Amino acid sequence: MTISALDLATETKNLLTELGVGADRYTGGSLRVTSPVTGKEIGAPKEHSASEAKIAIEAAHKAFLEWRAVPAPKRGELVRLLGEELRAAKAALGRLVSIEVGKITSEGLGEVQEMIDICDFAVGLSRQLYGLTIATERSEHRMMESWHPLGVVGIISAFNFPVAVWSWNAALALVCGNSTVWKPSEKTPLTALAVQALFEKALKRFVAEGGVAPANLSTLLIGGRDVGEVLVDHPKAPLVSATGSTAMGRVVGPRLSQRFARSILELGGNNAAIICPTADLDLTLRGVAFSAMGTAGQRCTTLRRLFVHESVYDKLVPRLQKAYGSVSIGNPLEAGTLVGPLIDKQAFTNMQSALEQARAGGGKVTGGERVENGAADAFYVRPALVEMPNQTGPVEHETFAPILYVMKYTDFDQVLDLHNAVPQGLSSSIFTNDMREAETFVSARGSDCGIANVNLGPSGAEIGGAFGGEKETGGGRESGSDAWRAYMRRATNTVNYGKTLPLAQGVKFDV
Ligand code: UN1
Repeated sequence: MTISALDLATETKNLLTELGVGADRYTGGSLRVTSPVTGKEIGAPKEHSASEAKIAIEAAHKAFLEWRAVPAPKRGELVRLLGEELRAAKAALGRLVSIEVGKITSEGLGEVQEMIDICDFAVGLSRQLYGLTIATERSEHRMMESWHPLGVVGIISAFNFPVAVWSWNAALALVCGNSTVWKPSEKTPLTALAVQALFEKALKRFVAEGGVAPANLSTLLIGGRDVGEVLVDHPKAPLVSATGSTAMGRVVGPRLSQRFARSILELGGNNAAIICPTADLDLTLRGVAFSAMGTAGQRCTTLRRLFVHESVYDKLVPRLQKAYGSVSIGNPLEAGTLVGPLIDKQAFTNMQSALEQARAGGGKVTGGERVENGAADAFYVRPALVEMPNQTGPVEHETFAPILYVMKYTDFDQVLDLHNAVPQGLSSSIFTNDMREAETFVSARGSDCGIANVNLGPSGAEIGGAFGGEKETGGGRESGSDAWRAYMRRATNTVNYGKTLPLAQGVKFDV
């Protein structure tokens, strides 16, 4: 079927109904939601006002006061049920992600799988919120650490992972004893409505099984910047986790620290791969192709800079050009498509202007043009491969589109310097079979990013690891490892079980 003949409004309605969202939630409102697949409207939910947002945060705070008293493994049970709902809804929710964001089918489903995975992780964690016991210098004393729930956790998420990012934060926040308030991207409120409905279903089952859960434990706020600002400025939100551009983080970060709130910032990436002389080029080709063209270049972990050693440049780059020329671009809902549309016209304009700048800087551009398919308001592009003489101009910025800048290198230490010379620090990778190069790359003097991989691309992280990056990426960590600690407050407790009162550091104070 041609793209312009697709009726995604009807399919969206059917999916939302299947996922438990009433029509009043996504029709008749002021927020016009279009599918990037067709460029046509698929829903119009109502928006919350700033004053409604304030009331919602107060209510979420009340929920927190109750939820923090529920034992953590019981809180885990709620997240387990959420995982079950997500498993049952995987096909429908994955499809809705594909329609609302334009992801290919396997990536839409993969996003939901990521939600299921973090639920499983959080359930296990709900019995492992460990603190240390610490040797004390005072006799008959015990010193320990306790981890306590923190409060309302604000979640601001971006369009490109419209539901997974909520789950990375919410699954942890909930087992840690917090309530959550979520403001999704204005571009993707429909998948958010679906997730909220699934959460409510899980909550109902939890209560039916005898679980104690307050109202307003998880709140969804649909709206624009004003609603996000309420969350950022509200004194009863001690933590806000925000995913988006560096420009957004520059506003949000200082406003949170101004009121001494915590932030988890997941901002821009400008991720690179270094292709060394000993790299397995077949594997490299696949790794680069997925990381650079997958999700139409709209992941924060997308591969954007490629440094290729001069000895393999002429072997690899022509093969890459071939892959760029032949990759299937089109309807992401159709089997076989690898590259779906850009999110909107603005993304297309940004891509074209980056390519213009690259040309002006001496870049040789292959691809990058619009792929016409009759859908006037949808923006499909051929991914662009740009051979650059050096790392300047647009190469230093994140353009949220499939542009891969390719540069030749000679010296390993020099390429490491170049690798780290951009302001962003999210993800990175090296393709090599030389143990010294691989180990150097992941060592203290290697990649300066939060994620550094060997023989795989920079995108496609699993939830088990802590996710996030350094420098202008914002420094936040979400998801696996000990990222949970950011969602709790630590108390150091010292207990005297003796009959004397020895003071620390030998201080005498006899009254
Ligand atoms: C993002 O693009 O916002 O590593 C995050 C990945 C995904 C997460 C991307 N698991 O590509």
